[in-house]
Amino acid sequence: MVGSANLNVMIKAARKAGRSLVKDFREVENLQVSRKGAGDFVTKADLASEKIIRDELMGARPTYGWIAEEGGAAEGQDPTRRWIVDPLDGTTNFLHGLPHWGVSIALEHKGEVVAGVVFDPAKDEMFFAEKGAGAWMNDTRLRVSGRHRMIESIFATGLPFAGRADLPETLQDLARLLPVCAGVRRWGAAALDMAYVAAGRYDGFWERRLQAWDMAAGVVIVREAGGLIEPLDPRGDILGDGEVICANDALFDGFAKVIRG
Ligand code: 2AM
Ligand code: CA
Ligand code: CA
Ligand code: CA
Repeated sequence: MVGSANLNVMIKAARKAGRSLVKDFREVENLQVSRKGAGDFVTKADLASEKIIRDELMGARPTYGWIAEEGGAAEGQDPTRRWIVDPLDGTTNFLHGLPHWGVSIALEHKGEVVAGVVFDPAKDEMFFAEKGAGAWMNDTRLRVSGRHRMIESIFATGLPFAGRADLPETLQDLARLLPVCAGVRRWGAAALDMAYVAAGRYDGFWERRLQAWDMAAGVVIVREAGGLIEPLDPRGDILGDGEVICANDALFDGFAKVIRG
């Protein structure tokens, strides 16, 4: 697939950041770790990745705005376009030597995500999508799963960690969902969870208390793979609320009914 110029800029930035992360991952025991909040860690690997991505994206498109997990936000000269970046999604996995983490880069235009890239360097899986052009993993076109029975389906979520306030809701969700599905997975990298729904590996995903940079790229990747994605509150706004639910179209209503209660 031949992507647009913007998509190529995003993919190049993700690859470059991925090389830096892989190097740091090999020597992860030497990394200084600081804690931003209970259970929320940051290392020089997150910061180095963010700097690489920022230099690449801002170098190529100096007028666009910017928001990223570690470095905050900057208005661009062009107020309609903004990069939304998570330089390392799954820092806790990274710190534990678990090879399940990635880079997430999205482009928003007039409040809508129009392109997204989620890169898993450890597995060399580049998930990407552009509005109207389909979703891809490396050279393969992505399509959400074709399952239509809850009882045969597996769903992913994120279990709240120390400091996250959604424990009661999540426990309620699980109490309703576990008895009616084939299983729930929790791997700790929300951007990859959404890419996996697009790839048909998970049949659906939901999570509360996320940030825009965890989800933005995933939103367009899931949609372009034929999935449905909504804010948990149907009148809400996904990126603004940080609460998301997605699945293939056959499962969506039944799954959403269980989760929304
Ligand atoms: P992060 O690694 O970029 O911070 C959803 O679970 C999201 O919460 C993850 O994608 C992860 O993004 C963030 N998160 C922060 N602290 C976490 C922790 N201790 N365990 C799991 N996820 C955590
Ligand atoms: Ca973090
Ligand atoms: Ca994240
Ligand atoms: Ca992060």
